[in-house]
Amino acid sequence: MASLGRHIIVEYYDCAPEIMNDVVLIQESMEGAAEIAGATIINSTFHHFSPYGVSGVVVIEESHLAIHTWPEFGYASVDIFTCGEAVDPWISYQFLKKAFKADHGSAVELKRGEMALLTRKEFDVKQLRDDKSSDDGSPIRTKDIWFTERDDKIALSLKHDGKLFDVQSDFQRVEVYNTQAYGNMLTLDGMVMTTEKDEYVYHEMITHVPLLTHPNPKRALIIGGGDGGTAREMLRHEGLDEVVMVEIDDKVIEACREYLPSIASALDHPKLNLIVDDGIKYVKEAANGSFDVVVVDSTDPVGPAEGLFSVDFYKEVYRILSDDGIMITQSESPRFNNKVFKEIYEVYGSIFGKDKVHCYLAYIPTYPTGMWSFSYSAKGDAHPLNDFNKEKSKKFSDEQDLSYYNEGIHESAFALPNFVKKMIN
Ligand code: SPD
Repeated sequence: MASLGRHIIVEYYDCAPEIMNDVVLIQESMEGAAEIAGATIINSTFHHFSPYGVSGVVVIEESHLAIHTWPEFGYASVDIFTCGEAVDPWISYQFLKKAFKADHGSAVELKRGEMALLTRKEFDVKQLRDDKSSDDGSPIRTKDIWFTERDDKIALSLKHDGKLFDVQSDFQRVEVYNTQAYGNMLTLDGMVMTTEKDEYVYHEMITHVPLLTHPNPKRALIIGGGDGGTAREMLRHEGLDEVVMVEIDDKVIEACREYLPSIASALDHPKLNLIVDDGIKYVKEAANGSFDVVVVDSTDPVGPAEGLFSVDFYKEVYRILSDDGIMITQSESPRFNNKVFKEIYEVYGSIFGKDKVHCYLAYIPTYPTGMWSFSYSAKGDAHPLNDFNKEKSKKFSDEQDLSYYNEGIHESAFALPNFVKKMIN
């Protein structure tokens, strides 16, 4: 290539006017156009003007795609600029023409950064970094970008210095970001799973609540939990003989071993039987009454975890629990995922019996809305408050020097705000 980049300046004529005024559709189309051409999206922002018209830009690792629309003329002007050779802007051109239902389009391509006119300068970024530092003495940052998890109404953003791991596995996109506020962070299909700095909330609460309630837990099963945090916390309980963990995606394990080693620290523990396989299949094949505690440490109910939110799966979990057995699941956010949240409790109630199912809450800053829930379902009579031994719980929390769980938190976590109670009842 005789230039640094390719810039195509595009006109789309006689597009569907309603599409030209639909900011959501335009944003999805522009992002789709970037992805289909092989670009990596960093961020995007779109705006709807009153009374009509849309502007927006998708920032990609290879530069950007930008748009402005005039619905009243069924017209859109679009810029697609890609550097390097990996991304073909003409693929984006065709994709958008179809998405906007344009009758016809035209485009001119400019070569940007003509090689014949460029001369390489002395520029050693490493030297620059060593020479300069920011006000607080830390090295200057080479990237300053935002990761955003969003639904169509709410978003949570974390600033990061770059990606450490990015692999499309057979099941999902596995990424690790180096965030500025929460350390290294694992995301799956764009959803935050865990971060180095607040992981303890989730992992301590999903494990110590059942293990300090069950009268004598010996065998525990973790479905999912590939980052290793749930296993690490479980293995603090010396009375357990075995912890089986079934994670479907070895890429999650690989990413966490390398970039979240404090969370993955117990993955080689002698009492841990780590199996890379489908958790649904494992549970289906497990013997009746073979586990005292089953923890479903799943992702959100999209992608590979969808089956983990089904009635059939929970019936099987019930079957493999011992008579005193307890099932714990992460049950999403009552604020962010309220539909799924309600459904989850209906399903558990229908299998375990309504009075055997309890919801408890914890506050996790890097999950959408910060309010996160866990479900506690007992096959026998083990009640999370009546059968929990406060002294034992305090001793455990003190000895283990836990960061979130203690005897007070155990009790208070089950005190639910009225709006959550109503959703469950
Ligand atoms: N939206 C966040 C849901 C997180 C569920 N699992 C997290 C895995 C941590 N071990």
